[in-house]
Amino acid sequence: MLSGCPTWPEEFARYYRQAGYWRGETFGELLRRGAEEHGERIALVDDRRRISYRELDARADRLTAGLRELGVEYQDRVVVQLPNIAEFFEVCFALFRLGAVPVFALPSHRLTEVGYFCEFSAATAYITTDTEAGFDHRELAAEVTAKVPEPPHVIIAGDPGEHPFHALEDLHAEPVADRAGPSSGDIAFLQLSGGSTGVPKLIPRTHDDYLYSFRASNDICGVDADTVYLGALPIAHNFPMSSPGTFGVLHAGGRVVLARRSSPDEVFELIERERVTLTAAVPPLALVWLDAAEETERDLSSLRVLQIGGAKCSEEVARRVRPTFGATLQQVFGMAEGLVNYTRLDDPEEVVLTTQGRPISPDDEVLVVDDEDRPVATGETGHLLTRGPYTIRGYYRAEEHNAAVFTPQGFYRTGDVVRRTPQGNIVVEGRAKDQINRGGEKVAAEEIENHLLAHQDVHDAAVVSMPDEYLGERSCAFVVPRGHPPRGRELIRFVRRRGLAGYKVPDRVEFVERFPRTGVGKTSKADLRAAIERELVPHLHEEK
Ligand code: OOB
Repeated sequence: MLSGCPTWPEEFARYYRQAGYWRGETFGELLRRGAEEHGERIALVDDRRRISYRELDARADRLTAGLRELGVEYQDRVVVQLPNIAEFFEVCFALFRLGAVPVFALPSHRLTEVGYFCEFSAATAYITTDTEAGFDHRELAAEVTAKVPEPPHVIIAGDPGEHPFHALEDLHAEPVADRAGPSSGDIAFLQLSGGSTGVPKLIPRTHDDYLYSFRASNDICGVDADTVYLGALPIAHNFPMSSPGTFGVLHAGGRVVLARRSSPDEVFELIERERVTLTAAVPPLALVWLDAAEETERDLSSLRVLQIGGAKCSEEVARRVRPTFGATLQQVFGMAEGLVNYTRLDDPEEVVLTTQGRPISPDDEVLVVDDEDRPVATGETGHLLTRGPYTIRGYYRAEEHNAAVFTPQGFYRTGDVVRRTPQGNIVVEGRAKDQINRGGEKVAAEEIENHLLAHQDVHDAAVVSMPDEYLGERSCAFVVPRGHPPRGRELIRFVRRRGLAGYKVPDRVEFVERFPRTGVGKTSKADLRAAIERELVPHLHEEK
């Protein structure tokens, strides 16, 4: 087992195996079986290629050999930052077969994040693309290698240009006869946590636990070999990856279609052309699609299920799905740490419209507790704690944080405030973690506060959410200046220049003389949020 990854106590592991959740299968074997069973069927479609199961399997093998020649070994960490292109899966399966551990960055991450992932995980390689959405990732890779003390090999999917990087395509080599791969209990990859702390946390997922999560999701979501799944969200995120997402569909022998952009034009064209049956969106994206679908000439009738998750879906949006798309809405409330809840496809309409569903597994243990960890009555609101066969027992190399975020019994404190209906469905009511959920993209307040505090004119900073009609929430940075306040724009530029993903840059900066305090003298974020409600929100409405 990769060091620094807390795992399940043996009695739990034994039970999860006995119960048939952990079946001893690895990702490498999953694809091999796919090639045997579905050979010439198309597994992947992106904006340039259509790839069969057999071809994907063979290309993954060739890449495994090439990566090994380059020196990538079992348990080495490899930062993977790729857009929605087929290479993502070739890279994943090649690394999985080697037993090397992808660290999944998002395409929007910049020097601060990618540099941190490379350094913290001591990555052997960094695999990225040439350009995406007008951004040159090779320039970013050059900055990363200049910054990180032990720079990783850089591998570019596409054209490496003038840089001394490897082209992914050139790495393909003659496969060597099967060597022992990883075991199913090994860490398959490190996923990013939405987080609430100064630095992002990495989530270790095993082959056993992850394969269970999407296999069981397939049953709940009706995924089979006839499913055509459209990946429109960034595919390295847990939701489109495993709920049941691209991996679930590949496991079932279905077809994964990748959208490079999530605009209605591109997405609707793909739905029509590929006869897409299932796709997933965060609420703001669903809203854009719903508005556009009312006008479109495209035939969207193949779509059977539209999943919405990542942030709370308002009942208003939920109500529009069936009349607009003729598809069933499925609410998905999940987290990269594990637990995923779904409304079921045959649930009564009321449940689908007003709840975030229930867990995948009969052995997902869910507790709703008060501030002292005492269970509250059904229907009462409390903190959601969970443990189960695919929920981690701790973050990668984060002992101190783990002691705070996991109970001694191994329950993960999700930071979500929920209530459970008498039928056992979960309704997300709020959040106790210091995070902004910006339309599904998570921003850890402390991380941004630290960047602001690095500015010479900032004495103190507190980042909180402010309500937003479109994204649900945006971020507002309250700043106590040191002497004469800088301009808000200047602070925003400052944060951006530090090389941060765009979605983390504060949407608004407000200067104040001092922060409201709680009883014990901490900054009262509740009061800051209330101040926004009182002053900024009416003002924002006036501006329109
Ligand atoms: C998904 O995963 P993460 O890791 O980006 O974020 C998890 C957090 C949850 O703890 C919760 O605060 C929020 O995102 N969240 C929702 C939600 N789905 C996620 N809040 C309200 N309603 C929902 N439906 O976001 C994720 C992972 C797998 C599947 C779906 C979403």
